[in-house]
Amino acid sequence: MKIDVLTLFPAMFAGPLDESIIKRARAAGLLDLAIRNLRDYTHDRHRTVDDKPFGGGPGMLLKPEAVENLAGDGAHVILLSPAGRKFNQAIARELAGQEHLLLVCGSYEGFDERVRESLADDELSIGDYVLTNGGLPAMVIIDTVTRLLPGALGDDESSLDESFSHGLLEYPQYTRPAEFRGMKVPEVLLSGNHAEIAQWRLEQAKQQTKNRRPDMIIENPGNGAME
Ligand code: 9D3
Repeated sequence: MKIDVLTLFPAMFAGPLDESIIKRARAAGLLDLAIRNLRDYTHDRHRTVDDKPFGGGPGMLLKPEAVENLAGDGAHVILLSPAGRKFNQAIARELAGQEHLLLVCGSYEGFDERVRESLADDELSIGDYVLTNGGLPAMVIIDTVTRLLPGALGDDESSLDESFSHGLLEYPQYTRPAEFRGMKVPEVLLSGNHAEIAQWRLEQAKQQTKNRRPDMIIENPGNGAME
């Protein structure tokens, strides 16, 4: 998969995408990632990325030209803005099926509406809080999508993932010592009875979900936590 990012702040992206699973996916050629400075895709002498809104008002708007330049080659174009639909795991799965994404980071400046009208395929937010720009949201989306690419996770990582991807929170886990400051590890986990352990874990996962994230049960009614 190819992901292009258009941003006013390319330096933000150094670090988080050069570690761990994303680093490995890039090295293996599963992910071809290019962070591009919006300024390098402008057309005029002064490399202007923004301009005043027609009709007056505060702030500046990102001009459509830079986005058009990169959107041309068939990429699925996603604007990052607080007005987008809220990103979640289902959207991540959709995006992981695309061949080429172009993530366009907004900032306190808005987009010229014609970017939405004629260049963007989608507009995403990562949640209801105000960030300074779309850089972190772009990294969140890259991270979430990359680990879904076939081959991105090692065997251990992906089999672990499968047992947790049924819309339930994780069950409580324990390691040694069997007793810590008077707190004991649940007896069943020491029993060696694998069927009983599996049943206990499923029950605990349902309880955790019901108590801590009842909204997940409403969103995934098939996850068994309603029983
Ligand atoms: C004038 C109203 N503000 C919207 C709440 C303007 C504004 C604030 C912050 C416009 C852009 C931004 C910068 N944020 C993003 O570009 C952004 C974002 C976010 O702030 N929260 C969650 N998801 C995202 S995706 C892009």
